[in-house]
Amino acid sequence: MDTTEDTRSITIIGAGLAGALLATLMARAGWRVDVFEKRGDPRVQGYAGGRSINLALTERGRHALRMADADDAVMRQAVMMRGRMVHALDGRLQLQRYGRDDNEVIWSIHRGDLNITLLDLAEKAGATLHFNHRLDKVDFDGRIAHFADDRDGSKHPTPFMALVGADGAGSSLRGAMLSQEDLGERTEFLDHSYKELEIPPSADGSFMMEPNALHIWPRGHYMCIALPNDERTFTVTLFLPNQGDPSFASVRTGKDAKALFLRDFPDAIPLIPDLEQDWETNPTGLLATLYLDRWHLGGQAVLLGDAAHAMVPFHGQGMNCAFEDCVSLARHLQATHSLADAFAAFEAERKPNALAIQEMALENYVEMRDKVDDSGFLLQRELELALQERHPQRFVPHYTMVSFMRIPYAVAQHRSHVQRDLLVRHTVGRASLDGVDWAAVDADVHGLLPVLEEAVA
Ligand code: FAD
Ligand code: E1W
Repeated sequence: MDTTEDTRSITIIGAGLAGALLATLMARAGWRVDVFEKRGDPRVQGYAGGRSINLALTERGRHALRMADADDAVMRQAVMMRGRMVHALDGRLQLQRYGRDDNEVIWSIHRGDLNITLLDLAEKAGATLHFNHRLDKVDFDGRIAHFADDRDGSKHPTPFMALVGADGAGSSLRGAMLSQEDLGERTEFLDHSYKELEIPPSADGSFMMEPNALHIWPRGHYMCIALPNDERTFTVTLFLPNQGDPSFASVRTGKDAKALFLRDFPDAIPLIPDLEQDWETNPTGLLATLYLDRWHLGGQAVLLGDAAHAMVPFHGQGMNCAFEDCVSLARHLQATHSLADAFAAFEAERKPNALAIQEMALENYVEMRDKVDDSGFLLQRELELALQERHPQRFVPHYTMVSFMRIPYAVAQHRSHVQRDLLVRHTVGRASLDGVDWAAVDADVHGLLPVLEEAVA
């Protein structure tokens, strides 16, 4: 169906991160926007997000927030992270900077605060938010979405022009679309899960560890990370296999968890006073990658963010990617009056890039848990930094392309693979960069890596 000037309206399912940002972008562009969220208003009853407490925000996400004039409000609550602080088993610390200086840093933000900031902006922009409205089923022929209020079981049938599924990894809209058409859905569970724990502020109210870093305890097949919160706490996440030893199968009680930490993360023990309690009360989170061949049903419904392409969290890009999706969809909706064409163009632009970051996120788990404290990795990193200095527009480190630039993820992935191969070839069998044949390396760089215009010298 075509949209004419006075019928430009959109119904968004989910007032989470992507739903709230898309609502703001579309309302500002003059669309009628209704957002339906199954939970209550977090501004009234406190934030009840079951998922991780804080998130890393990087340039892609910040750029999307700027498009909605939301960046300043969000950044007021952000904590800078300059690099990863690697915690060795013996307690030694090493800060590995993410970028060249403080212009190349990432930010830790509180999910609940971010969501509230975006909801306020969406409302200010003119979007109508409907809380306690869970999408239950969709009558696509009659164009009626059926919502339910889980507090009293009441039903709310609502006509729609087009539905956007921003309802997360367990998307109900996706379920409804699947009953109409085969979307080629495939979910691949990772055989690892996660548990969140908390580091409170110290007795004098300060941070218990270096605040301006993402802390990582790499331990081979598993790892812990911790991100700072602006209220001077850290949220710790332990990623562990589901089976084997240690695993969520072998570490069951709070006591078991304490024993694991004493053995493998001893420096974290004094920082997590409620470890046993946290372990037993906090749910264990599952991790999966969701692949779909199709993201839209003609001009009637489209999916974005986790609903379209949930990924494992190891690159810290799920939200950043979802925010890029919002800007892309908003742009395509503005550019054409056919919803079906806009949805198709959005899918064509974003699907290859979502797949690329899904794959890079899976690869980054092995790198984070097993490589960041390995001598071969550190030598490759040294060469990577040297090559960035020698060829700033050709050799851009993998992390920089993903987190500090906005080039398509698929381009970043391709160049990363070429670079990784080059780094391995020129460091294999070496203990240091002494004796590296720089002329040969430089020739390789020129031959394999065309200039990347967006890269800053
Ligand atoms: P969500 O944020 O899940 O929002 C979905 C919304 O839809 C929710 O409000 C939900 O209540 C609502 N909803 C669901 N079903 C219905 C229904 N039937 N009817 C109405 N409403 C409904 N990303 C990063 O960029 N950086 C990170 O550091 C990072 N760390 C992570 C760490 C962990 C452990 C995990 C699990 C994920 C992490 N992510 C990170 C990924 C990030 O959380 C997601 O990619 C992001 O939340 C996706 O946003 P979304 O809006 O698509 O979905
Ligand atoms: C980031 C949950 C999460 C979030 C993240 C990151 C990681 C490891 C994890 C990736 C990273 C910020 N990363 N960190 N250091 N190198 N790569 O950059 O968000 Cl587990």
